Amino acid sequence: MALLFYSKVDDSRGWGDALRALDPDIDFRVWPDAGDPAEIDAALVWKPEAGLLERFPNLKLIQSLGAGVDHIVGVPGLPRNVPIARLVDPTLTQQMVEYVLLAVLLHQRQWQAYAAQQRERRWHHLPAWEAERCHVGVMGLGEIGGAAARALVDRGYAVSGWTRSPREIEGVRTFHGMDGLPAFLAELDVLVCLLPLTEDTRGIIDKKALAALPRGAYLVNAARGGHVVDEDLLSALGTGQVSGACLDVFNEEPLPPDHPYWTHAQVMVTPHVAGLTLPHGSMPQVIENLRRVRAGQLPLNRVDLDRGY
Ligand code: NDP
Ligand code: OXD
Repeated sequence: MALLFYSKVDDSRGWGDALRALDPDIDFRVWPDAGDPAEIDAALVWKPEAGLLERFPNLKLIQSLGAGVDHIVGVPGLPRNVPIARLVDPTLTQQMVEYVLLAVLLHQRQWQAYAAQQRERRWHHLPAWEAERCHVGVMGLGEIGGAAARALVDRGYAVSGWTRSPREIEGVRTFHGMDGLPAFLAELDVLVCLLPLTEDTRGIIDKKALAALPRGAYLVNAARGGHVVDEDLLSALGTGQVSGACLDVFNEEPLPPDHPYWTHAQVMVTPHVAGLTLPHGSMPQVIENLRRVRAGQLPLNRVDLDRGY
């Protein structure tokens, strides 16, 4: 049986090398050279094209090449009876935590304002803003959001978190459900989105949510572009309701060259790099999941299709 690799973004060589270094006996095939479809029992995928996954009658595992699975769950022709697993990788989580800390620090330490002053050769002290008076709210306290919230607490920020079901993290004020959202948003200086993209969370950062933030709050989105209603964010940036945004993910990727985010003075754009999936860190769990499904067991980090994450 064979493991099929499909991605238009990732380089299959790195994944093939990482696999061979750990288990040279696994038959690794790269789309479109899948060979006999009946021999494919697992697929390692990023943004599979419509109909791809239903071609393999003996598929036992759909393994996401990322932590998110929104690129898989909505795809036409998804076989509903095959388990989907997502990556949970400490090196990816670490990168995501770094991205969030960096974005929050740059905002709290007023880096953009000092950069503007430097361009004007202006020597001027802005009022200090201590971490404990900077209130950061994290939407999603899962593998990544939970780690980010803990790292922010460790650095002395006032931290809140928002989840679907009740959660407790030491030092974090937690809220949950749609009923808890307005109270969560009402106190924040910085809103960080680390939610999965599902039917419930698409467009969650809209006009209403942005209006529920204190005036001048800052947004960090490292989750998915679909969480943000772009026209609502641009309008909130225009009125000063939102003072700025650090965005790693977009409704359309790559971000089109004429998109207003590229040139907006208050927006920092990065090209979906907050956390990069690295083959050497992720391959052990791919191999473990392959071993499991071949032994008739369920894979680790299985997605609940009803929840969408
Ligand atoms: P997890 O599944 O571990 O955590 C998801 C969290 O979101 C949970 O706390 C969950 O609540 C919460 N959540 C889900 N739905 C809702 C909802 N409707 N209302 C409120 N809270 C909700 O995911 P990860 O932390 O591993 O990853 C999060 C996302 O980060 C990924 O889905 C991916 O899109 C994105 N990502 C982006 C990367 C980048 O490079 N920009 C890299 C890696 C990931 P509960 O605790 O109640 O279940
Ligand atoms: C992921 C991503 O979901 O890279 O892992 O966005």
